[in-house]
Formats: sequence, structure tokens, C-alpha cells
Amino acid sequence: MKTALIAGVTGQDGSYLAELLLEKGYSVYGIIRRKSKADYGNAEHIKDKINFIYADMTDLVSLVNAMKVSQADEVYNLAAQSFVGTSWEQPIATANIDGFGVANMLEAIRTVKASARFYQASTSEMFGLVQEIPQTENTSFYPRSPYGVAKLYGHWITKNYRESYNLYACSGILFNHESERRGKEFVTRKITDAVARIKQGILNILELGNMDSKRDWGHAKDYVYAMWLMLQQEKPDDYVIATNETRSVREFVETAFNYVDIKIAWEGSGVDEIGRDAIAGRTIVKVNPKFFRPAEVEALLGNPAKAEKELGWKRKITFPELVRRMVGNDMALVANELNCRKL
Ligand code: NAP
Ligand code: G4F
Repeated sequence: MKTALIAGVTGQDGSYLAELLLEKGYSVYGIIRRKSKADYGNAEHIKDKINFIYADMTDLVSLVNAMKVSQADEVYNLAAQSFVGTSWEQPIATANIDGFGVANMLEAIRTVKASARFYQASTSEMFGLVQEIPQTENTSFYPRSPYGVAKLYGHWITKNYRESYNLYACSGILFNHESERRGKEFVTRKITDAVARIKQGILNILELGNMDSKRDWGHAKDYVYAMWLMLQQEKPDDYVIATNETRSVREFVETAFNYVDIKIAWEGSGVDEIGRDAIAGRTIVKVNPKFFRPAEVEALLGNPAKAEKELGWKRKITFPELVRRMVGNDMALVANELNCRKL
């Protein structure tokens, strides 16, 4: 039986990865942060199957302990301050967790069990102001947020430890991936939650920032499988994981409302753009500049050809299916919330 240690097990990806590894018969250890009230986040439903270890990416001693206790064969670092917007409000914390935290984990592996295989959650945010379209493993980086800059350090220190110490260390350069478990601060879940609330009459308007922004959106369940594949190869390497399709935030809004039979009619432009319910006529989407970012990543499009060829990875869940699942899930959650209010 193999043993895995997942940092970030309470997050979106960590919970899907834990499910995958448990299905494969792994003994799974998960890093959890001490909070005033115990909170297993997205891993609540599998909490009895995971061996939790209290640790923090900013605390080397706790990561050394996590390695000693777990004796993990595979270590997945999915822990991060993962919201780009917050990285301007907490640039130093973001650097400490998303950047130096990776060095802490690599040092813990190197000193406790150098034979362990390591996965680092790198990101398409590192491409930022994109230098070519589509982006591949060879595209130059140009991060546009404190988050992107911190992640770039994590990416390079992973490569450096591979080259310096011959560690089996890989980075997955993952493009946006979403799911029913996505935090509501991210644009996709913010939209699907609002669609469900507007449809069920408890919200009037969805307020968004830059609707021209384009992303390459996949489903998290497909993407955690790629993480596992990366650690099963003969040699460690870095891979882009993406769908090779890009859509604007506006298209995501249209698709999501379409699943609850609301067609959007757009009017105006820039900060004055609004979206009306084409039948009822009322405004249900508008722009609020408070959601604009100090520097934006305008468009991302990833080419996963290397992962498809070398790992045999292929995404299964299409964009319409991703949106359908997220809207369906939020419709059910909101209906449940309304039922509870009536009781
Ligand atoms: P997420 O849902 O925000 O999960 C982040 C996880 O990190 C949570 O378990 C969180 O624990 C943990 N964490 C935060 N700070 C920590 C610290 N100081 N010490 C230990 N754990 C800490 O993020 P996700 O969407 O699953 O993403 C997983 C990873 O992939 C992240 O590194 C993210 O930056 C990266 N990534 C994500 C995407 C995407 O589109 N989802 C794309 C590329 C890369 P709490 O529950 O205690 O907060
Ligand atoms: O959903 P987002 O916040 O995701 P973003 O910034 O692309 O970051 C996510 O993907 C990265 C991979 O590229 C990960 F590394 C990172 O951890 C995270 O998972 O924003 C997507 C786009 C942005 O251009 C943003 O400006 O949507 C735009 N947007 C427009 N209105 C909005 C909003 N974003 C948010 N969060 N909220 C809005 O109201």
C-alpha cells in the first residue's frame, strides 16, 4: 500500500485527489490547519478515512513532522492562498505560503525522506501577460499578481531541487479548473450561486468585474488525475494541464443562465454594461468596478499536448457539462436553504 501526504486536503483539489487516492488503495495523510473550530472543509465527507496532521506551509518544523509521521511515498502540495484578488491585500502572506512554503516542503522531504515523489501546484497565472497563444511548457512567464509572482518562485524552486538534489519533483501548470466544490469568491461559482438565487427569487442582481476576461476552464476531477499521473512516470517533469478552449466571463454567465431557462440580452459597454432577462426585461447582471483588479490577466489558453502524449491524460468533462453540474448543484443547495428557512 502506498502512502500519500496531501497539503491542502480541505480545498477543492485536495478533496478530489484524496478521493482518487483512497479509491486506489493509498493510505492518505492530510495537512490541516488549526482553527478555532475544527473544519475539514471539502474533505468533511471523507474525514474518517484520512489521517490528519496539523501543520502549516509557513512552519518548516510542522512540515518536517508531517513527513516523519506520514513517511509518505508521494507528497502533493496543493496548499495555497489561492485567490488572486486577495493576493493584493495580503502579498506577504501569499509569498510566505505560496512561495517560501514550497521551499519548506521541499526541505522537509529532502531531510526526512528524499525518495518521496513531490507534486507542486503551479498555475497558468504565471503566464499572466501572455507571451504567446496558446501557452505551453516552453512559454515565457510574466505574472501579473502577487499570487502569480509567489507561485513562480514555487515553480522554480521545485525545478531547482529536482536539478540540485535529484529529487523526483514535478510541477503541474494547471489552467483554471472549477467544480461544485469551488469557493464562492471565484468567478464561476459566484456566477452559478447567483444564477440559482436569482432563479429562485432571493437575489436581484449579479455584480461582476471584467466580463471580457477569458479563461481555459476545466473540471477539477479531471485535473487531479493528471497530478497523480505525473508522479507515476519514470522521470519527473513539468506539464501544462488545460482544455485548449477559452471562453469569456460573459460566455460563462450566458451558459449558466441558459441552464435555468433565462436568456440574457446585453446592453451598453464598459462599466455601463448590463444584462437583462430577455423575456422579463429586468436587469439581472451589472458591472461593479470594485471587482476590477489592479493588473489583469486578460486571456489564458493552454495547450495540453505534452500531457496528452506523455501521460496519456485527456480531460473528460466538457465546458457545458462543467457549467451544468455547477448550476445543478447550486440550484439544489439554494432550494435546500429555502426549505430550511421555512422550517
Ligand atoms: P483551495 O480550494 O483554495 O484550497 C487551498 C488549500 O490550501 C486549502 O486546503 C487551505 O486550507 C490550504 N492552505 C491555505 N493556506 C495554508 C497554509 N498556510 N498551510 C497549510 N495549508 C494551507 O484551492 P484549489 O482550487 O483546491 O487549488 C489547489 C492548488 O492548486 C492551490 O495551490 C492553487 O493555488 C493551485 N491552482 C489552482 C487552480 C484552480 O483553478 N483551482 C489552477 C492552478 C493552480 P484551509 O481549508 O485551512 O483554508
Ligand atoms: O475566478 P477567478 O477569481 O480566477 P483566477 O484569477 O483566474 O484564478 C484562478 O485560476 C488560477 C489559474 O489560472 C489559479 F491559479 C488561481 O488559484 C485561481 O484558482 O477570476 C477569473 C477571471 C479574472 O479575470 C477576474 O478578473 O474573472 C474575472 N472576474 C470578473 N468578475 C471576476 C469577477 N473574478 C472574480 N473572482 N469575481 C468577479 O466578480
